[in-house]
Amino acid sequence: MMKHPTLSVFANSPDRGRGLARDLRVRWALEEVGQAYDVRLVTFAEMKEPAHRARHPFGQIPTYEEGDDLVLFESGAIVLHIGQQHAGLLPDDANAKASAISWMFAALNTVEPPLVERGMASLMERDKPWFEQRQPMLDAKARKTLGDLSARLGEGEWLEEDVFSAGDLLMIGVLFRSKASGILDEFPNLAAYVARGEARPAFQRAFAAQLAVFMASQAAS
Ligand code: GTB
Repeated sequence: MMKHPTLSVFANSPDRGRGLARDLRVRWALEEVGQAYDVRLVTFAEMKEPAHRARHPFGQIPTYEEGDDLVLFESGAIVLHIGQQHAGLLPDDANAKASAISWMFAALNTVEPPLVERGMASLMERDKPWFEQRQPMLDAKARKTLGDLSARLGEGEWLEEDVFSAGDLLMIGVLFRSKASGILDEFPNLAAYVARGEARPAFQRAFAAQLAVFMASQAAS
């Protein structure tokens, strides 16, 4: 029997099971295509050891192992690989597939950076003398990007032609991480878009699986 692919994930996620770690998007992609997977639980210390660095040069999660020869890191590359291996995440038509891949890059290169920068500043720099001056600039950058995305999505169900793709999966994965900050509430169509993603059974299975890992870690400690 073929071994399932293996994901490396936090043994004890600092988000306490809120689904903020980037393995969620990979779990979601695997659930969308119906591919079962195993997990390797890694601690922060183990992530920095040579065995894990061989899987991930930057000592992070997620990683993805398939068969004897394939080890991937970077959540976007892993989701792209899953989309290329299985039906359901990338359109068959070559141009439509290229558009979906554009949205994958947009999620990770255009939308995620200003949201993460704003979130990190709010988390790590509140007590710094520059925080009050810098925050309006970070807010403005995040709002500009979300405003552009909101205008493009309009009343559409998904980003391209109302067909869910890996572009939506990564975009919603990125936006979902900013939900608790409240910024999505300023863009009702984006909040509704994220809610549509969260309502997908595959998202719910992925979310439940990462939460189960956290709950088990608490029960064991
Ligand atoms: N570009 C990479 C990708 O997309 O795969 C980024 C991977 C990444 O940021 N991994 C993080 C990690 O391994 C986990 S997801 N961090 C450990 C380290 O660098 O030592 C980011 C994350 C971290 C923490 C929380 N949290 O505490 O709530 C949420 C999300």
